[in-house]
Amino acid sequence: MKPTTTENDELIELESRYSAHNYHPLDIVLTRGEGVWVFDVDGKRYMDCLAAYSAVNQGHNHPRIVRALHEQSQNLSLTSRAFRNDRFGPFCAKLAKLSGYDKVLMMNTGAEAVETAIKAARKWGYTVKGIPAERAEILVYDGNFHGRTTTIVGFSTDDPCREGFGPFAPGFRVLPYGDLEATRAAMSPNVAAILVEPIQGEGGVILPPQDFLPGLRALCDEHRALLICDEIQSGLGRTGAIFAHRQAGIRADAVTIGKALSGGVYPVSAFLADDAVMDVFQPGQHGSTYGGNPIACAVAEAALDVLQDENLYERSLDLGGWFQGELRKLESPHVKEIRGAGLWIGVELHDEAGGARKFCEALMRRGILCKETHTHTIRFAPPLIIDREDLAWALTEIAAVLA
Ligand code: IF1
Repeated sequence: MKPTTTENDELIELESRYSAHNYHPLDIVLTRGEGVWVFDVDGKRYMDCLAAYSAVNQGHNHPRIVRALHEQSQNLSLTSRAFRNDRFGPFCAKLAKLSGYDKVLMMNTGAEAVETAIKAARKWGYTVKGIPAERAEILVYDGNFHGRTTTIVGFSTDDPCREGFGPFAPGFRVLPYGDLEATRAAMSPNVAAILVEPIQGEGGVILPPQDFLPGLRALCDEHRALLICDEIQSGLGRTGAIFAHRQAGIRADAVTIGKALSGGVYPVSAFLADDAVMDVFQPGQHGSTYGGNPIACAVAEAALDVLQDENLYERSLDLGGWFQGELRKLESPHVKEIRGAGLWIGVELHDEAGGARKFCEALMRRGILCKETHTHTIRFAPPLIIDREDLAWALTEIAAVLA
């Protein structure tokens, strides 16, 4: 029996009463997901154009991924890394070969993968590059989002993310995103790494100048620093490739991935690197209870297979290009700029439009869920399984709201 609207309100009341108020979600209560669609407790259907910030690239409850979860959970769910299991080695081999890196280090959340990258960069800096103890620096960029641990928010430039959570870890230097000259000037023998999102998601789908990523690659080669790309949101098909930075024609020394690595079914993340970096970790120096557990490996194996077998990389590129083109044809008076790569699009509105939240609420009333960011930008990131017919329907609703 589906809850009635009053029960919907009761569910919101329970959340308000017993959960921390660390989010301000739209006032809908979802109860089921299937492909690009989610359903609220009143049975209303919405197209999910956020895809849980690109964790659900394969669509909600993809049957192959859910089946992998179910089957593995009937056998062995968690051994800890004190013992070995039959899913871990084969999955690590699969991910290493698919990504083109020598080794993987399995974690759970994106933030844990980024913390792993920070530890690896510092340890490599001291033990391989020869940076004096405790002096390693990591260059990061304004508008970044790499997670919510106190180390990571310490170099956030978004006040709500960091205010009141200090004191923060030293050793990070924030530079203007896209600014190669500022990066060149900041390079020094103590710089162990550059940590960068190839496209900034939370920043509002911000694409850097075309020469930025290749320029960072050259600077890291020149100064013997690691180029680490955070592909937790931009990776695994969202921009039309396995990694967004590869579309700039470069190869990072290390990569963090998460979100779509499990298709939204289970928290799985990873840090990817070649032996020269990964071998700085020796037994007992890093890990996690659930990191690389049998269910995580089974789910992630299926999630990667779905991306490949359903050609989701190509779909994102083709349909994303078409979708961006159609959005640009709308010539809406509210739209200041349309940015994007693949099926990852930011529609920035003029300040006079009064903020993106009300447009997201209007889209919600028309059955489309998306999320505003930084006040004036609407993000569209539907699951990559979406078909042109459903995108065309969404365009008619978006056109009406942006008219
Ligand atoms: C929330 C947005 C926020 C990420 C990149 C690491 C992480 C994320 C590039 C950490 C996570 C999520 C977190 C989620 C909302 C969403 C997000 F950027 F995607 F829009 F917050 F800014 N690197 N991004 O995008 O991964 O630890 O969350 O698994 O916190 O509400 P996580």
